Amino acid sequence: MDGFTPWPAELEERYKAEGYWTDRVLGGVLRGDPDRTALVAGGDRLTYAELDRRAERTAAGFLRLGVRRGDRVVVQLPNTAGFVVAFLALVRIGAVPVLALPAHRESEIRYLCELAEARAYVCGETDAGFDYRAMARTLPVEHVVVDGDAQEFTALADLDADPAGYPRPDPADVGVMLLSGGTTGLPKLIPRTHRDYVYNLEASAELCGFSRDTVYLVVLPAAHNFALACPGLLGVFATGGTVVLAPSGAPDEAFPLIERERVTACAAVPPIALLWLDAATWAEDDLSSLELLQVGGAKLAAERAAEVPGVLGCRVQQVFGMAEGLLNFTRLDDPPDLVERTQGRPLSPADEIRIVDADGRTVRPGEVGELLTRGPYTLRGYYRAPAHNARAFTPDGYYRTGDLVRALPSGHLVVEGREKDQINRGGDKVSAEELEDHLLAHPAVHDAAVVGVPDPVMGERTCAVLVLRDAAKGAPPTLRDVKDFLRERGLAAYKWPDRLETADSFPRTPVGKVSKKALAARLR
Ligand code: J2J
Repeated sequence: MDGFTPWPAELEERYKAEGYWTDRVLGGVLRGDPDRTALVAGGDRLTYAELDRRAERTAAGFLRLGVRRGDRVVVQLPNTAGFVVAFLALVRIGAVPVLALPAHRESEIRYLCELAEARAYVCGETDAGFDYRAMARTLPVEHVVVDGDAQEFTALADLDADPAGYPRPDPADVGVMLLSGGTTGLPKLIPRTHRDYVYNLEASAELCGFSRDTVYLVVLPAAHNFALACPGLLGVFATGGTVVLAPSGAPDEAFPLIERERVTACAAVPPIALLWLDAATWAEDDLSSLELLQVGGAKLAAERAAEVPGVLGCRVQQVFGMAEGLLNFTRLDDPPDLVERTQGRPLSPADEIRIVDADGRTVRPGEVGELLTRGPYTLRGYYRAPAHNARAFTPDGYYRTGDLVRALPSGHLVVEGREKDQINRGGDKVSAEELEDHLLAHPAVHDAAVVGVPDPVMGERTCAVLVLRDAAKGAPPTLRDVKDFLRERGLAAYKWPDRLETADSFPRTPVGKVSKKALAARLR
């Protein structure tokens, strides 16, 4: 596929020889007993045999629509059976789902369709008053498929045809594209091959002790790497367990599902974990089936991690992962001190990490530096982004994570901060530059800088600092005005600022760049 950076041949040989890469493809992940429950979603309850049949018939439907191996298809669905069916159907025929989040809007979706030259767009009906079908009318795609009332488009349920033979994707093919958290003006796509993503999900499932007895609750968007494949719903399918989809992590939705389905495992971001710790003290639901709560996406405070076993009656596992690849997990048999105070250690013996200073030199053991990594499931380049790739990777193929970490003698990593220009809003990533570019388009704005400010629940919130044009100084825009403006521009709401400040000028670094550090300090 053009725009995809492969691994060098010698590493490919090594990853195959050492068993990290196999011939297994994403379409083959349904490995449970045919009569066991694979998926519970709203009113849907599907056995492995039923889910397999629906995926197979939908795959044939996509083929009949004209979607072919290698075609990109932007998928934007909430946590519904439709997401799982569409995903499995597409990967089976070798089409490449480009996984957008339900929160994305026209700014992101149009760009993704254009960048990926998507053949089709798959969406739901509405989300809190927003109509995906109205947006779909303006998108540059041949086909729109809607899970629900399709209006003039094709209903997902009507993509139903008798399975016929189709060409199997090659394990080395790009199987799925994930969205990067982003540090630049425009979102980046992460191509994941069948074999690297299959390794990712199978190795994660083994590390987490998943089995046919696992009942896994999805509370994060199913399209997010963590909930999809770390081990996520795909890791559960590969080990024969049951996936339960919740619309969100709100305790009043998630807790009754845990009780009813006897949920054993779940992946959450810190704000959800904090909500649960609080709600469990008064909620009457029976959470005793829970064995494992994975927490990642942003740093979980050691004190909160320590509360999980006592309050929720289950183990906690910290996960420091990234859609780009590298996953770090605390191990199920790690002593409490490591589980509470570290963000885990790399999943794979083949993960290579370096911790470097500003000059790219490896720091002394235990010192803080930027984490670089390469390995059998870490990308070698963003999709169709040569200029950005030249900066985001070292010449020898290490991905620059932008995360500041230190390593303990055990190999466990502690996340100490971040070098990248990004706000981590409780696990949701906001690229400062992307938001600044939108703000600069506002008629009252002369200059804009976006920084994170500390928040007890979210970890950080987003603060936009504006230098106003002289003409606007008499009637500066309010936070409400700015949000309305960003909604108009079709920017996802989680990227809108939480706080607005004005300034006469920005503090600068010696080379003249805005000093985000000094600006954040000024705000505190
Ligand atoms: C501090 N920062 C963390 C943690 C991620 C599992 C878990 C998370 C993600 C994810 C994921 C962190 N403590 N425990 O894909 O499979 C920050 C880092 C990292 C960035 C990646 C998974 N866990 N982070 O969060 O692609 O800054 O993936 O580089 O959304 O989140 O973001 P994302």
